[in-house]
Amino acid sequence: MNWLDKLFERSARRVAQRTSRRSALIRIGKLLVGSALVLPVLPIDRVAKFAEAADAKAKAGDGDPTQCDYWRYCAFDGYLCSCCGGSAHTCPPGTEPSAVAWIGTCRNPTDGKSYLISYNDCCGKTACGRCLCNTNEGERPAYRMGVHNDINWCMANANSTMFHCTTAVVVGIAEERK
Ligand code: ABN
Repeated sequence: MNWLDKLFERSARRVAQRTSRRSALIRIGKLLVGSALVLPVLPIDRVAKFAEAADAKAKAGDGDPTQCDYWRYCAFDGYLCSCCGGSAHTCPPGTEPSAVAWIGTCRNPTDGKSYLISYNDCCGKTACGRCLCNTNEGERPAYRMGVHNDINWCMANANSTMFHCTTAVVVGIAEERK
């Protein structure tokens, strides 16, 4: 046996004498529990999965958010983010919601109530090009800018020219005019 083998044997024996099997098992157990706590918070991209789940839920309930006739899209102008890796209310990975938006009012056929919908563009990537939707309910020509929606809402963002797609976020219930 050469000196290296002897050295390893001695140190292995020392470790074995100092630590019992039980303490070794406890240490392994702690390591496993620790990694189970740490691994779920590692930066894994869960946005797309969450968006898919939200869309599947909506499909089962009040319509299909990947179709232009979905109730929230009544005043829409752009590409549906639900066809571009996002959802009706979330931007696809790598894009961010516009700081300003067009607000529409759409009726939810499930409960008969009208809701305020914020149409935020998602900015930071070139145009998605899928599921173009132009419903434009309540829109007026460009000479009335406050009620015109054919606008790149990314204009207030750092990446102002990069319009990718548009979301439709419910922001409140519309009150009836008395
Ligand atoms: N709001 C969608 C959009 C983006 C760029 C140009 C026109 C409309």
